Amino acid sequence: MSNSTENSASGTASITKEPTSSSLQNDLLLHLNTHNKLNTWSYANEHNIDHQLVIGTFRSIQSMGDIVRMEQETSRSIAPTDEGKILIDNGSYEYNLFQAVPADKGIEQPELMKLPNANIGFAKAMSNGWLEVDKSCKPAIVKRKVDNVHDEVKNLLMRIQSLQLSDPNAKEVVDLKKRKLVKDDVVNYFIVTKSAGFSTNIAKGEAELTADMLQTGSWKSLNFKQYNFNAKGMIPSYGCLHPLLKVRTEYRQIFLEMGFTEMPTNNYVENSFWNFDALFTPQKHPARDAQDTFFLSDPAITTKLPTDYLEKVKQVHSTGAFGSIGYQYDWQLEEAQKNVLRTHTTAVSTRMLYKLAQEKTFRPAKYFSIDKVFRNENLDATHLAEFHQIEGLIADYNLTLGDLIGILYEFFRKLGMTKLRFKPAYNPYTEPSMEIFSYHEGLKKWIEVGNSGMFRPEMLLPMGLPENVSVIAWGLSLERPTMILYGINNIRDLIGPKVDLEMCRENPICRVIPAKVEN
Ligand code: FB9
Repeated sequence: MSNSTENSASGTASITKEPTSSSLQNDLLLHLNTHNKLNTWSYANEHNIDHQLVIGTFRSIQSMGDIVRMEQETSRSIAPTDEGKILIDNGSYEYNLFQAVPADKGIEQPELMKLPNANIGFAKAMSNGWLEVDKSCKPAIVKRKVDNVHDEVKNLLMRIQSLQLSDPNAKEVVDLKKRKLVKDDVVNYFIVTKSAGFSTNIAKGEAELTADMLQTGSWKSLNFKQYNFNAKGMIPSYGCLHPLLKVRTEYRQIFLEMGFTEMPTNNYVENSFWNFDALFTPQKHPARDAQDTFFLSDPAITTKLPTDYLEKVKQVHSTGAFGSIGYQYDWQLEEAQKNVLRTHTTAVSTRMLYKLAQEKTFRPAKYFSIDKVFRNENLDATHLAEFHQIEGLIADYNLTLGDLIGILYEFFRKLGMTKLRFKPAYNPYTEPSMEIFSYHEGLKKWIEVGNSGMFRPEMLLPMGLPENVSVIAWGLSLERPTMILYGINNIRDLIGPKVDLEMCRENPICRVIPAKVEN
């Protein structure tokens, strides 16, 4: 056994160079040969070898045949706490404080107490009888009472760390425990005994059966490593779904179950006509200025707008139409032509409703969309300049606010949210409009879970939809539910460059309905 121990200043043995696996393998087998039994924990301590290395070496011996038997045991032990480990690196507070007191003239107490953890250090140094305080002068002077001291605390902690001191009830250990420098610890170790195939010189078993062995027949005399069926195979690198996509799938499933059809949302770039004007949002509406919306510089405008429909939209905005007085302002085509990054998927709903209105006979429709929208808003922990909007709409004859509330209860019930409240709200394109609140069992509070309303006739009639057709709609985000379901408080931990990919690999399956609520 060739490991050299150099005694550090405090005369305690420290962990030295680890023996090679083969030499350790031989040492262990020789020890077992003479002692018939080996405790991996005490062997590691006595030989200052990393305990895990001893266990690992026996594991590989086991994989070479029925050579040794390993019984797992557990025992209480002690180990330095994180603070204890700091003291091992930097020395104890009392020792460092003592060093800060000049041997000759002492030091003014206020000066000394500026040291880190001086309170503990001073108290301990005094109780150890290392220092004295001369109160006769103002400020008091702290002087050494002894020439030199040993950092017993650091030594003790090192001996505990190096497993040389492991009795949890030793007096000095109890004191260190009180100082939260040492904590109880549990050690899993093994009692190793010889097994049927025990021998002190075991050739490394063959791991491969090669063609050459087969041709030469040498395999008959070779000793092959046993298959280690407990070996943990290599975790194959696998694709993983980002939580947002898991929640999107759950929401998509709910809409499809409710008979909704997904709208095509593959166009982040939209023009102001479909994003705003067709939704009866006046051209001076604050949502339409650069503070809220990303305008494109190239291509800055579109010319492909449905002319006759556009005329109707212009009319209902400027002079009013279809029984509405409109907004009484001078509607500008140029404004409607401006290209933007869509601020809501409601722009897609508008296109779909217009297309529906072009059909000869009106047929009721249920549409949904889940896709990205962009808002030039001030960023905070729950808002980025883009998020995924979830939207549902139903177009049918004589739908009422009651139908909207009914479908909202059905939709949110499928999300485990049964207690809803509705607060009147305002959107340029819906009247009446309601913010939706739900009592969240987990968060034990009411949270805003979306917005909704009945699309205005000023939006629907210019499209050509029949008078008695109304459209109810609602919207929410994908990010908010995902953050709540996955317990993420800062949206930057969910999306963006700071996301830890481990979260993507390890995040649990998405259960939109908390376990206890049956649907
Ligand atoms: O998602 C939102 N909240 C929410 C939703 C679900 C949820 O589930 C938890 C697991 C239990 C938790 C929270 N909100 C909408 C409410 C708020 O977060 C709000 O502060 C932020 N809103 C976004 C817009 O922010 C500027 C969420 C986003 C939103 C708001 C309105 C619509 C869509 C998304 C809409 C609409 C609409 C209205 C009428 C007709 C058609 C569409």
